[in-house]
Amino acid sequence: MRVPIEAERRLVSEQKLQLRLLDDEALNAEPNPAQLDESITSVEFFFIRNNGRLPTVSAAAADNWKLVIDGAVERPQEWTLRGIQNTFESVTFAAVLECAGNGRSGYSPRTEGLQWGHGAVACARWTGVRLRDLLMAAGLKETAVYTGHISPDTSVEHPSKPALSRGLPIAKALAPETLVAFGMNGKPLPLLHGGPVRIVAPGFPGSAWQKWLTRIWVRDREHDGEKMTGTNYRLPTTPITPGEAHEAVSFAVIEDMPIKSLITYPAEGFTARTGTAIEVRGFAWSGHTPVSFVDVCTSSEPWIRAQLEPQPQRFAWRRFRAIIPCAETGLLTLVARATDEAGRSQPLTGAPWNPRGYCNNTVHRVSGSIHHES
Ligand SMILES: Nc1nc2c(c(=O)[nH]1)N[C@H]1C(S)=C(S)[C@@H](COP(=O)(O)O)O[C@H]1N2
Ligand SMILES: [Mo]
Repeated sequence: MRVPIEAERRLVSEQKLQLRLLDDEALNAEPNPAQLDESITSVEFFFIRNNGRLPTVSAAAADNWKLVIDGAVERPQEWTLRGIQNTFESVTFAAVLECAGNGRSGYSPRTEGLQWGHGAVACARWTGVRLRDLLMAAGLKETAVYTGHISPDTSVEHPSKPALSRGLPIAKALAPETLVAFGMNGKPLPLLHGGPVRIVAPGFPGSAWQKWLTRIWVRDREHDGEKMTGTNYRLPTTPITPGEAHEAVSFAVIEDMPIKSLITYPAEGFTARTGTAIEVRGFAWSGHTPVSFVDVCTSSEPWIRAQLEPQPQRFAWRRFRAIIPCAETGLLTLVARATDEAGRSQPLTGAPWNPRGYCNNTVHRVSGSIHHES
């Protein structure tokens, strides 16, 4: 069963009032950067990304949620959510969830796919059990190389087809940070974010964070479920130029998100007076290689090193701050650029173009104007 489209839209208008709804058949909505100025994003400002139509999950169904684990395992299992919670250790940590398509609208030429601005990213506190513990209880066979994740949401065009069925390489499925999660910011996981149960796979793109999880099918090959193959959530393994035929090019699953940052204050169109200074702040994050430093520059000042808050939690984003003097009147553009511990910095212009417009980590710019002190 799927939620009627009017009810879907109502959910968004009640819970995500302040987000921009993207022009699409499925429900997709994002905040603007200034709405992301909190270390832990509240649910009301957390983007939603749906490949299809939401499943119906009544309170009773959520209470009796079942999760099957089968495929390349010694002992296939069927768990209730409560059984999982009572059997395995629960862990809670903050982690960034970013859609691989975040920033797609910045690619030129334009690519197919939802034209996300900068807001398809957020950082929440997730609670769940380690996927590893569930897999260990089922006993992995030697042939196990990948997980396949199954959910009841359906494709918009083909209601009999699943909307999305992605999976994880077995090493990531066994990593301590990979969760079968049921809590978000201290509350039960909301339906719009995959409640009652979703995958949390920090460092991987959002597509790997399967929502409404009902089955983990352990595979003896790379999972080939809905939107796992072709160019879906994949990047070309060799650079490709726009318009170039890519039938002969090989594509690999995105398994790591690039270093990135976002200016959350001031907002686009800010004003300030000469002789004052503004605190520029925002967040920096990355996939599996930690953030090293963030630099901020303006149209009139050289790069300065921003102050970076410590990172108690490996996959949370880190707040940066820099004080920028407002010396001259006129337009002022602020730029933030993060660098990871491998020395990779965000590109100042044009992240590598790719046919589906993924992983755009070009620096974020915010412009405003400086007026005379009155
Ligand atoms: N079942 C299911 N899980 C899903 C999706 C989906 O369409 N169906 N979308 C994925 C994508 S592409 C992203 S970016 C994240 C978004 O999670 P959110 O809606 O909680 O922000 O969910 C992922 N999990
Ligand atoms: Mo996504």
